[in-house]
Amino acid sequence: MKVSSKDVLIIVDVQNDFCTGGALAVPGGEKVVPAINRIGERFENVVLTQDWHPADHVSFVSNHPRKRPYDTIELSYGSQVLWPDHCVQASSGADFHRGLETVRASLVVRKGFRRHIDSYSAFYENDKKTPTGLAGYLRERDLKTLFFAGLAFDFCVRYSAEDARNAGFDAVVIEEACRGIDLDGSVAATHHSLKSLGIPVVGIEAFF
Ligand code: VGL
Ligand code: ZN
Repeated sequence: MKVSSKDVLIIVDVQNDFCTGGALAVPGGEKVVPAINRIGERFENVVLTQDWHPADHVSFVSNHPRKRPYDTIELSYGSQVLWPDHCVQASSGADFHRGLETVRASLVVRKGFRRHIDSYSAFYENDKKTPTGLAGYLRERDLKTLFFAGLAFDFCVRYSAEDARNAGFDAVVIEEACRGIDLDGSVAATHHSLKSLGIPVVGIEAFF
């Protein structure tokens, strides 16, 4: 596959808290780093997303005294998983993994910074209404095909790819450059959903 100047690599949430030893560690999360760095060299356009929560964020289990991690609650926009507190603004857990090549990225999209609403997707927060501004950025730069890599496959990567498609972009997920949390079958559900939407899931060999 030849990467074109209309393609963009969107690197989702490769942050310390999603890697081994982090507050919401995704199994093998840091293993995406070498793969993403290799693929990233092929792209002219690279965007990073960064989960960026205030300490009193509604998705944090510590803000719901009688709840346990991974319980779900009902909020105005629907059901919300309560996560171990993670990616607190300006904490080292919110930093990008130190091995991640970030220099060539043209944009960092921060998400989840509103106290009362979580954001998995890089495009819309979980109310499916509040935009991050990413779609406008990509349209204005005339970027068409969005390749997704990073963490977690079954949450932020999934919803970002699905919203990309809904916003009229072509979306491709680079599976070997992702790792999943796998909560109640969420990895299998992600594969089903991507397949039914016709969003290709490819390996990294496609780029070399
Ligand atoms: C994520 C759960 C909570 C992710 C972020 O990056 O997939 N998952 N916040
Ligand atoms: Zn989060």
